Amino acid sequence: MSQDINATVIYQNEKSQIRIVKGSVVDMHVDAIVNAANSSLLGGGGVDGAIHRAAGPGLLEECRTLNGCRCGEAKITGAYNITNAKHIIHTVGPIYSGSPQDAELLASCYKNSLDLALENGCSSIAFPGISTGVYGYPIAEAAQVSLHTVQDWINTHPDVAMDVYFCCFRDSELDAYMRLQ
Ligand code: AR6
Repeated sequence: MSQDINATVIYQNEKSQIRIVKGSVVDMHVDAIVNAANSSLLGGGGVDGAIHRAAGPGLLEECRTLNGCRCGEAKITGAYNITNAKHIIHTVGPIYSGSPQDAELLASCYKNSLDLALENGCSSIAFPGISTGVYGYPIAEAAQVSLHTVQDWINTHPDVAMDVYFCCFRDSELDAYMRLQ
């Protein structure tokens, strides 16, 4: 995939890789891009707004049929006018509160998104920094939770080949992931 030229592998096992890449999930050539949504699933600002704008009205129409999504859970839709992806996985991160539950909920977002990707035959998935924008999760902490969760997931699915991308929209996100290496 073209994006791999600018990506850095930060972890791999025999079948799967985790890469970091600078840019927007919307532009990723992958089976599934992940949306950092809110529990209504009816759009919003940040990456959610960008995804809905790029996907077009068909996405909102499908989202209306899903009855929302609870924090930590994930739901899947088509990608509509985003032709570089097949699916959009919508997950709802926690609004950062500084409690230990934040990390559990954030980890659930990553785990449930990967489970859903696998159930739907995906072998590549691109994540934004869930909760790290409007929802206020400190980037360094969120990067650590996301990396550990995805590492655990690929290591507990040793027969699965999954290319995982962490898309760093802002320089501060890229710095945080680079520091984890
Ligand atoms: N394109 C790509 N990535 C972006 C963009 C964009 N235009 N804007 C932000 N990001 P955020 P959250 C990245 O705030 O913190 C929405 O209104 C950003 O750099 O979009 O989970 C929802 O409807 C970061 O990596 O999501 C919810 O109400 C990531 O997207 C709420 O915000 C997440 O930042 C969710 O807040």
